[in-house]
Amino acid sequence: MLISSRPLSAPRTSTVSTSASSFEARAPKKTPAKPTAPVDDFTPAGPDPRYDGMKDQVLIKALRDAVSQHKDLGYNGARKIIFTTLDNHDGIVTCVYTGKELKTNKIPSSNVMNTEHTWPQSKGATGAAKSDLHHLFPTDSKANSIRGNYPFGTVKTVKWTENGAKFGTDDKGRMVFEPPEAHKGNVARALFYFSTVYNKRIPPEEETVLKQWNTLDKVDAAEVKRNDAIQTHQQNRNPFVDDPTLSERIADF
Ligand SMILES: [Ca+2]
Repeated sequence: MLISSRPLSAPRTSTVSTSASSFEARAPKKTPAKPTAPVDDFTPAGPDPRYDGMKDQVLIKALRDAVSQHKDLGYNGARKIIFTTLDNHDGIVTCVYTGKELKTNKIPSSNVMNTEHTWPQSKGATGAAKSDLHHLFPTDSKANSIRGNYPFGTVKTVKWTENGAKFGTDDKGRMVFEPPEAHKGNVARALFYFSTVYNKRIPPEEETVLKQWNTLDKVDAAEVKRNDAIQTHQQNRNPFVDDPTLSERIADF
């Protein structure tokens, strides 16, 4: 699916700073993204002037007011979008944790691949939140089951690993799940969105790790394109993808 223009709910200005620290994969306009990424040129939205000078709870409330209203797709509707268009590239859906690929044109058997709630249902992803595409991703069923509702963290003692995803205990002995490098920032920004929109707290030890991941795995063209596509389906954006520096102005989610 090609999204040719960015909708305007996250307005950009032509004077936005292009400081190199904001985005890593700042693709030059005329450089085609070849050959592996199923994406094309992109221009990150960058800082939104509506939030200039805001921080902490003031910023959280402004963001919530701006983006929480969205269309509830229903869980079947959300899953159908994930597996047939949003995360289906040329007939292939890829697990964000293990990299396993599935050829499909419909919602697959839950024994094979299912829908990861990055913010677990058992911790509050219910109602509209259960179907909010901004934190839903396709995952291999086994990896999905292993993650369960464990917090994210840095695994020191590995109990399970596949293709960079790890499950085990962190340096404090807590059971945590660690996604592969390329998905770490996506997880962080999904959870910042979820916490903001649904008014949920992120445990401090998890938040520390997520903020590191937000910096380590910067927004790339694929993540921007996914944000654009989600807007076409549910009419809201993840502002932490549009401007990943927003989370640096929130001391405590
Ligand atoms: Ca990423």
